[in-house]
Amino acid sequence: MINTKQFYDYLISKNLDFFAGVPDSLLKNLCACIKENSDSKHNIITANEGNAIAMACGYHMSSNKYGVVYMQNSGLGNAVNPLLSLADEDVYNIPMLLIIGWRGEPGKKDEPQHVKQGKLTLPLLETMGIEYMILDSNFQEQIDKCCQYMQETNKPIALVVRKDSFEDYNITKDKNNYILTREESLDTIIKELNDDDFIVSTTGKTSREIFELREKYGQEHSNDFLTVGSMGHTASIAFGLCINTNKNVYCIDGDGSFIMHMGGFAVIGQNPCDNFKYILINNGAHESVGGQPTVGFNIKIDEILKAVGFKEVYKATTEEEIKQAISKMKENSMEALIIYTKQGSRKDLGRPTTTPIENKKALMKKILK
Ligand SMILES: Cc1ncc(C[n+]2csc(CCOP(=O)(O)OP(=O)(O)O)c2C)c(N)n1
Repeated sequence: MINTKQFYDYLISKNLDFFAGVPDSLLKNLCACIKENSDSKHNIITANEGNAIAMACGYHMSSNKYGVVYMQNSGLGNAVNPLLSLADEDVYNIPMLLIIGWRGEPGKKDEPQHVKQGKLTLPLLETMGIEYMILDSNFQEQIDKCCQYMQETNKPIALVVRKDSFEDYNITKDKNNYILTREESLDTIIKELNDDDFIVSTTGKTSREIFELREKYGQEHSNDFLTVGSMGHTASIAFGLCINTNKNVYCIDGDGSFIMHMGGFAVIGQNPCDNFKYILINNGAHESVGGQPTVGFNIKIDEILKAVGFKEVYKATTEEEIKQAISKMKENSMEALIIYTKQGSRKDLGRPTTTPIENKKALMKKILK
């Protein structure tokens, strides 16, 4: 295993001191170390991975230095466009160091949404013409080679990071004073919904907790679309579902997910749909992948939602406030609820025991009945 701080210090010694990216569970320790040791001007946790590539391009042009972009391989999709149409040698030819967490590495067990992405990570980089190395304990030599390559070619280069590559580096989580956890909020929401209401929930621990709560109460899973992957698209999935059903669809989102593709809300807000109900669980963090902060507590999400067309946005910090808000949302159209929660989840939190395809089939059977 690589000593995380030594890796960070080596990057800094090579003048690689500007970081941008979206946190990843596999890069949890590195992200924690960067957060702890870089100031807020030198570590930007971006809305999505494409933004990080673009920032690294801007940074390079004003410094002649190389930005470092970190991401999970699932973020490669968001990064492809600016990598190919901005940084690419045939366009502006801008160098940067990509650090990519390799979920779903072939031969290693991982969740369904990571398997295909894991298999295609290296071929995708090859197709894009991006040189890469798989990070190993010889990291100093590898970083030296990356720097030399960037200097000679002005092209991006990637370090692909296997699971358990970095030693533990504990993050000091930003504490807040909210009362409920995400799971307690979900527990309250589930109890308030009707038997024929549908849920579309965001990727990460939200969907895992909903699955376990249904098990706990002996309920079926067929009302729930437990999104795995596709971070930031939960609201659009839910909105699409609403179009052809008159059942209520509750989208349960996270702040990281909301921010990742916030643009989608402008269009959803301008296409009012009576049965679309939006609930955002805001813990101000990417809690599912290590608790790195989002800007969720700093921006006025209620005002953003109202500005794009939501008629009312309730805020809740207690079970009682959640209950009151949901009872109003049941009656009215284009209303949203933001629940402010603390961070944290159960150590023994499991994962859905049904496959995504089983989940989809059960939901379709129910909704098309
Ligand atoms: C495109 C993409 N980038 C990064 C990830 C890794 N990832 C999974 S869950 C998550 C955090 C989600 O944060 P939020 O929506 O605030 O929910 P929370 O975990 O805090 O409940 C991240 C970054 C991903 N799945 N997909």
